[in-house]
Amino acid sequence: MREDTIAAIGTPSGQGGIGIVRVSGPDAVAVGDRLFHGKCRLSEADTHTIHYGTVRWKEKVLDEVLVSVFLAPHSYTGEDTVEINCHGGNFVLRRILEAALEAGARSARPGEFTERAFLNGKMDLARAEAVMDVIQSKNKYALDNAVGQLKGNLSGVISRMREDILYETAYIEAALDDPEHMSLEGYSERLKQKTEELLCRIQKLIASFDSGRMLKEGVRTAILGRPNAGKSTLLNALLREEKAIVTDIAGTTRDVLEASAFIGGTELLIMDTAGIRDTDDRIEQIGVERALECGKKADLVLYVLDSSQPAAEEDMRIIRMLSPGKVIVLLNKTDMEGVTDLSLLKKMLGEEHAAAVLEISARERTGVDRLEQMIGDLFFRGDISFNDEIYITNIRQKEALTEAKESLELVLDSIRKGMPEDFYSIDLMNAYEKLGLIIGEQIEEDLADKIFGTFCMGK
Ligand SMILES: Nc1nc2c(ncn2[C@@H]2O[C@H](COP(=O)(O)OP(=O)(O)OP(=O)(O)O)[C@@H](O)[C@H]2O)c(=O)[nH]1
Ligand SMILES: [Mg+2]
Repeated sequence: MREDTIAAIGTPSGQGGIGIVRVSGPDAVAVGDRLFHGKCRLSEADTHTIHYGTVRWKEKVLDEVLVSVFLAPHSYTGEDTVEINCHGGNFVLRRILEAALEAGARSARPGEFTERAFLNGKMDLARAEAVMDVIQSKNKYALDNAVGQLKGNLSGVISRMREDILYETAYIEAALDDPEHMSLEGYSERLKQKTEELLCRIQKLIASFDSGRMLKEGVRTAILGRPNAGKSTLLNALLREEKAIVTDIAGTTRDVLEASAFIGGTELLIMDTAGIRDTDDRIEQIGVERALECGKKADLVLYVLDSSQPAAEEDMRIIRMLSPGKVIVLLNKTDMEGVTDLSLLKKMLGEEHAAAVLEISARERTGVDRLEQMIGDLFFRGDISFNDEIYITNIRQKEALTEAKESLELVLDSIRKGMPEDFYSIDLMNAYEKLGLIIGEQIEEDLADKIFGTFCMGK
């Protein structure tokens, strides 16, 4: 149990009906009693009760409040906790917090409440990190995934893998100790199978990181194409707002313009880029380089072609460089008489890239609904299914999984080389420890500080 008592404002800054100052630690109730004046003393209150009264400090009434009392260990942090529900204005909240600090609490660091919950064994690390993901969720898939992790989905998968590994090491140790009763005959074949199975599960979790990131941060979407193809017009059509400058002058967009939109149930971070062409203009050149860079980093590329112009081999070359799963080719300006038609374009693109081609008129907004549907299909019904799988969203988790994977690969290597069995257990135990990092087993306290430091204030 921590020795000091911490306090912070738990609600976002700004004005609202209610704001909460949280106090947690061994002196939480005493600090509360120094501020609170109501029918009963908080030190006499039962756990999980709420009390009406006022907060007074230095003879002054600061606000009319409701105070909740949660006694250890049945609170979020596992410590005595007092939550002062006051009116939700920045100034009144700040004054009540200051009073709590003067009354004996110290200011909490960001994430410190959840850190205490973790250190007091109220939740494992993967769940504690999920708290932040819940707070930051920007769409229903991200929220479902974060709530799943909060409920312990990821922790469950990791714990089961660790149990499997522990079973194998224990078996090896036992057999080496007692060769008369336990035989390691044919064991390496069984361990090989088991290890391959574990590697497969770990690999899948590692691969889920990109989808997890998209869930959490939005799908990075780049609009690419030649100058004047209608990229900025498309951005405006998707945003339903005249955000980007549109003119009939080729080379209007110079730098990357970013905006976000909700499409097909998720957030798209859309980047409108400078038209791609060979140019002597230094500023435009930089814009073109940035555009290509955006295309490389994007999760999704919307490649815009002007149907009133002949399709250029240069365009085809760029499209083919992008993997087919992440590009949608848009034949724009189909409200006009065109020179490039759909079937010709599909032929030029080749089979792989021809599947995701759509005729649109960005200016008239025709075909834009179908585009939105296609994006939804691509991300939510196709290769990437966000529905029931577990996604890791956190680079720390990915690193731990990668290290566990490397250790298990060493086990396979030892098996292949016919090394003695005690070699296996060293690497198995390494994998066990690395997986433990995800749920916070054997985690050093300073690492915990670092992790929880990324949390927001008051959580
Ligand atoms: N007829 C027709 N014109 C369009 C359509 N989309 C865009 N335009 C016109 O094409 C011209 C160029 O549009 P922009 O959206 O600025 O093109 P861009 O690809 O962003 O061009 P740069 O920023 O120069 O790379 C403008 O005059 C638009 O009005 C369309 O669907 N139909
Ligand atoms: Mg533009």
